[in-house]
Amino acid sequence: MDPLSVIALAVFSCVGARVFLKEPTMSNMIKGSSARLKPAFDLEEFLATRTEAVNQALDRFLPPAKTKPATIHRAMRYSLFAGGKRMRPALCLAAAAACGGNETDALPLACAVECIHTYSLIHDDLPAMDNDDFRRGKPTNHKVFGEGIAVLAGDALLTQAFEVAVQCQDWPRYPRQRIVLELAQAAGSLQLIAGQVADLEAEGQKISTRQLRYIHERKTSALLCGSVRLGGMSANCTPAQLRALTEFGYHVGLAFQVIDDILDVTQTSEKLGKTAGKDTQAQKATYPSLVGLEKSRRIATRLTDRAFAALDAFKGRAVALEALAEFLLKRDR
Ligand code: GRG
Repeated sequence: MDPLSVIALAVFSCVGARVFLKEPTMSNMIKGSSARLKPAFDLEEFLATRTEAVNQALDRFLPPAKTKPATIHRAMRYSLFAGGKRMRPALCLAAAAACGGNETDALPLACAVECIHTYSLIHDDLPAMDNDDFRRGKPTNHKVFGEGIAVLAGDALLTQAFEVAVQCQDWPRYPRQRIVLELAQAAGSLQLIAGQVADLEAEGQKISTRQLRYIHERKTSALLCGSVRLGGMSANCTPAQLRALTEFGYHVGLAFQVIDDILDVTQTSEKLGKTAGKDTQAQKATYPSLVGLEKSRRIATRLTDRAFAALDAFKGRAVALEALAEFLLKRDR
């Protein structure tokens, strides 16, 4: 399928998801974690079509693998197309839809956040950081290309993110420079990098749940929340919608990391596509290590409920965001 058809299909299926949403009868309602009754939404189809649209757009945005110097372009593409779940792009596109926007306008931003996320994983896996051999079910970037190229592939993806993001739609309420600032702040030394610094410095230390939340807010929630906010901005959302998206993204982002910590101790490496049990091995403070598994699960559910509550502002139009939050809470990889 050509790229335009993929986007058209993605846009259609989002509109279609709303158009064909069945009347909320007891038979088509599912019970969510928050005990709210929700109308059925085909999340599997949403994720499949959006992942395809994002992959095709990323392929267009990035220099071809053979472009000189080919090593760096192969290394960037190796990690980018290694099979990530594409949760940040999905959240970005779903937020745009919730605000009545056109998903095609959100696509450069969905791709930009995935480039930043992939860069952070490549660098996180380096021997100087978490020192991991597997990611997304494959050997890590530095295992294949060597440390020098892996550092550069991360740098190049970070830079590429901004080149892609500036191709977004410019709105009176959200000029392009405002949108790019949002991306820079989420990835910068007060957010994503701050979280990673605090995470490194906390290794082997006894830290409080308050300090752990500081790390999670920055290392994980900032980019997830930024993805949701950027989707809203691409749809020229109202200030009230942006506040609701921020509340949603913040809580989903925190729940995401609590679940990640739980999966690290409950799942196998094969299932996760990365080395399981790394947190315990590196003596990292996590929710399970601080409060136990059961309480961690309750915390993740409570955070997701807070995220659901923020969606009330969209009066039933945020079906994809709601389904994603539930999926992230119940995920097993
Ligand atoms: C600047 C040298 C240098 C390093 C920066 C910022 C940074 C390194 C690392 C970010 C920290 C990090 C990896 C946070 C974890 C967030 C997280 C839970 C990632 C896993 O996300 P998934 O499950 O992964 O969405 P996939 O592979 O599915 O995309």
